[in-house]
Amino acid sequence: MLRNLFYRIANILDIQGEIIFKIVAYRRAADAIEHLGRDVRAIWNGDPKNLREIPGIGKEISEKIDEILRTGELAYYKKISKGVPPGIFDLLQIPDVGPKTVARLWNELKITNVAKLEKAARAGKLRGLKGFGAKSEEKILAGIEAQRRKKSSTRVLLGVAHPFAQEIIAALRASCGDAIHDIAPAGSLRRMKPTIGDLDILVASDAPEKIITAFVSLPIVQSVNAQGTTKASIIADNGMQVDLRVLEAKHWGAALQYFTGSKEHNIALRNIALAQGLSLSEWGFKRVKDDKEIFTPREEEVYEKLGLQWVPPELREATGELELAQNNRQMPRLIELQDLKADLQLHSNWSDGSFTIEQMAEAARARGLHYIAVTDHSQGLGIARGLTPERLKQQWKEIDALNKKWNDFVVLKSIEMEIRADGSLDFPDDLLAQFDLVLVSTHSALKQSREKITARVIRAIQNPYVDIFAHPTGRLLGQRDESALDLEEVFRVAKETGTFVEIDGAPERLDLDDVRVRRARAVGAQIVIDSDAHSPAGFDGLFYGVAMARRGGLEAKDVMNTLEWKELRKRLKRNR
Ligand code: DGT
Ligand code: CA
Ligand code: CA
Ligand code: ZN
Repeated sequence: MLRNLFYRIANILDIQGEIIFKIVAYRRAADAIEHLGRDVRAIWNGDPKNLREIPGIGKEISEKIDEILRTGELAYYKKISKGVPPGIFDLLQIPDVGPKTVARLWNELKITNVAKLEKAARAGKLRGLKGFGAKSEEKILAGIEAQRRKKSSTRVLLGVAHPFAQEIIAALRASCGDAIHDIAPAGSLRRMKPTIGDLDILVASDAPEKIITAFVSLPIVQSVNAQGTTKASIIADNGMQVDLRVLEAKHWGAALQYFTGSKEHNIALRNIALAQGLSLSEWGFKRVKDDKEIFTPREEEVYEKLGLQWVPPELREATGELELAQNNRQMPRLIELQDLKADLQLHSNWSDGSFTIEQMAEAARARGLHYIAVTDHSQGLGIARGLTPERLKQQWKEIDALNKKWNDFVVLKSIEMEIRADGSLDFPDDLLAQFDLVLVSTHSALKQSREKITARVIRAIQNPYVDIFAHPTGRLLGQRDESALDLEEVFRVAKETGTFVEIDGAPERLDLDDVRVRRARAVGAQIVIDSDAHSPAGFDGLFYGVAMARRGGLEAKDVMNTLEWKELRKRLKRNR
């Protein structure tokens, strides 16, 4: 939010032809915030002076940040953005169109949005501008087209959408908290799907106009699709669509249930209601025989009224959760983030991470973990500064020294070892035996045939020193499909050999997903949840990994790193 706001201020100043150092100051502040790796709020701590320890942030900007964090608004932004047509910011999203061009389009041709620009380019009217020709018109039209394709096809990573929704909610609370009775994300975000189409936010309030006005004037708003008295839909400057609905508190339970979805879960729930003579909508229940309305201010009451247990949102995908809810006490007690005692995949500056083992360990300890496995890459992954046996020995010295520092925290010697294309491993068994824990994975030759890649992975997990098979499918959301690996077969061998399979919480992986988690458990393979962090902020991956486990119906007892190291160690195949 802050970062986007500062980029936007810089762009407005740039378009208005302000002096350059002012523009640069805002861009620099935006960059600094983007690369901070921690929450600005924590540094701020109520005092603007604290912000000045962030490189790139001076007195003036620290005071602006202070104002935003306190009030959710910025008077200066309101002032300079007055009279700037919102469509202007869409123009800036077109490749090769910068603030200077936008200023000229606006001033000289009165072009203030993409539709007008497209029309002018098609009509050959941009040639009227000095330095513009037929070529530049073609380029702009191609840019608009590319932009359009990108927008219509992209779902956003949960790891991006989740903090973004929290920002919006915090901003609304800051600017109209006294008018908000309740506020929550619904839709796929509340169900914690790995990718999110659009954000759905619900607010219970008696002052809908106030909420809607505050919402459409948030600094992140790029354009307003629709605005009514109780709902609005906007496109944010990160490209996400955000739908907001305001309703009365007595409708909260039914609305939250309805807009959380999934659509399939809702259909099944409505059928259960109908069988009991009740029709269920986003407003509440209605008795079919006499149209009597029954309100459910709390979501639990929607399920209670139907004789059901409350269903955690992550399970609402119509995969049998309502059957569990109907049979008393069958609903799993889903694992929670606090259940995890360890993170068994993370990277330090010994390979492709950017922080020391000590920094990573302290961050993990601050998050309440009791132990971590440092899993830098092995030599086979040259691009990630993979470790040779010689560098490993040096790393182990560092770990040994570090372990003297705490009596409540342990750093395990581990490795993310590349499974070579033929299934052989990067290190010999006598070296593997010296690790506390060995994690294997594939990063290369992921296009191998099903037969080949399955044989390759199975050969690796049959090794008596291999403990964990990480990010099993190799997918990168939006970038790389899953490999052809036969997961059923891998789960079977994993069970047989006592190898754990991983849920990797890195937002672009989230692999295993809910469907695979269910299969792994059904087959009997043991599961661990890791963050794959490359920085302290990366430990957020544990939260997303836990979300996948919850979507897969796992309880704490189903996840091996809910055990203390003393217990987990006994479960390793080499110790059994
Ligand atoms: P997304 O945005 O594609 O990631 O997925 P959702 O699940 O957030 O879907 P969205 O935003 O279209 O709708 C939000 C919720 O509203 C959805 O999960 C369930 C509810 N909903 C939307 N349309 C319908 C419908 O036609 N019937 C029912 N029963 N529920 C609906
Ligand atoms: Ca949605
Ligand atoms: Ca929606
Ligand atoms: Zn990896």
